[in-house]
Amino acid sequence: MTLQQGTHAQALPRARTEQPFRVTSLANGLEHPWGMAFLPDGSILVTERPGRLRLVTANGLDPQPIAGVPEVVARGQGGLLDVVLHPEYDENGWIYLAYSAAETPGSTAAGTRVARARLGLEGLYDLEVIFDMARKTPAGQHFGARLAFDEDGLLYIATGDRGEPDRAQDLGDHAGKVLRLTDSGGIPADNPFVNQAGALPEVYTYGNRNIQGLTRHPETGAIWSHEHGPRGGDEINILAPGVNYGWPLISHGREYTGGPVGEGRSEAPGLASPLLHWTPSIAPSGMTFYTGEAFPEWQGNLFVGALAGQHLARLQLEGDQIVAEERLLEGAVGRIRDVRQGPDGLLYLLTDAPNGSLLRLEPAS
Ligand SMILES: [Ca+2]
Repeated sequence: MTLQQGTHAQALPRARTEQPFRVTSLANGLEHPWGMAFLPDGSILVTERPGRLRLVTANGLDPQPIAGVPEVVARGQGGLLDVVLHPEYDENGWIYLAYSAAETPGSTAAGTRVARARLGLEGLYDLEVIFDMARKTPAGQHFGARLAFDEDGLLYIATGDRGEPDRAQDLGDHAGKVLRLTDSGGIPADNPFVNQAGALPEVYTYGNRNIQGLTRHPETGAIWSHEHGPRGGDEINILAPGVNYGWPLISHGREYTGGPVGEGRSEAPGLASPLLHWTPSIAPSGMTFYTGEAFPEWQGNLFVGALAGQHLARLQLEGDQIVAEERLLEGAVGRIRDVRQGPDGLLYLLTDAPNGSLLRLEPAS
């Protein structure tokens, strides 16, 4: 069965996992954890939104936060957000952090910023800012801030619309976009708008509302994203250069007031329809393809955490089409902020709460 673009999640056939699994808690007491990255020594870096970077080792959560984290604006949805390792971390040691930063120290105006640093025994060092969003504002919502590297080592940075939808359609504005940079913050020569007057050369895609999931397909190499709709209309998209994903011109959702988005259309010529939409919203966060050996029946599946939905969505694919969905852990662990596959082939989750947890899904047998 092949489903066309714009598939409604509720129209998907239900899938069911046969293999029993259990959920193990590796760390508790994390304050609104947001992103995680696996270090080669088996330990795990976890961001906490108020501005701390934590280390979870085989002995549990290191009580001392890692020193040297840049100052963040921890307000609303902002703070210390994503963390990823350079694809050649073993050689260069670069760790990338996305966060909301003040225009100037003490300023209430904030925007998404990305820095990289190395980790030593004393904490982070060699910190350098490689991206700083222009037009900072006091709004507390929609910083985006997921990060992903592609097969060529280019860095994708998702930004949100900062609560001002029209910014997503303005190619001269960083907000509401996916940006593509080199690992040191330079502009790739083949970015889609490098030669377009009035467009920022970092822009890779536009018309994105608030992306909270970004990951590379293990076989095609394409970068997949998901974003929050307003009321309904959460989306999964496969990113392609220069594409307009439609916000706020089209949406499967409605405004919080109940009124239509834009002219009330969900499709329009020249605007990409989502691969899948969730209406009503699940508030997706975190996303990974599963390629591990521990759960053979999950190989090739796409996993998406849900905040408001409080579950882990398992999506079965045929090629680039989503053909079935299962909702795992419904109501069992709370709001899921991130999901990643560890180097051990197990799935790791972060739950978003004042006392959040790092969890691991393991075969029960
Ligand atoms: Ca869209």
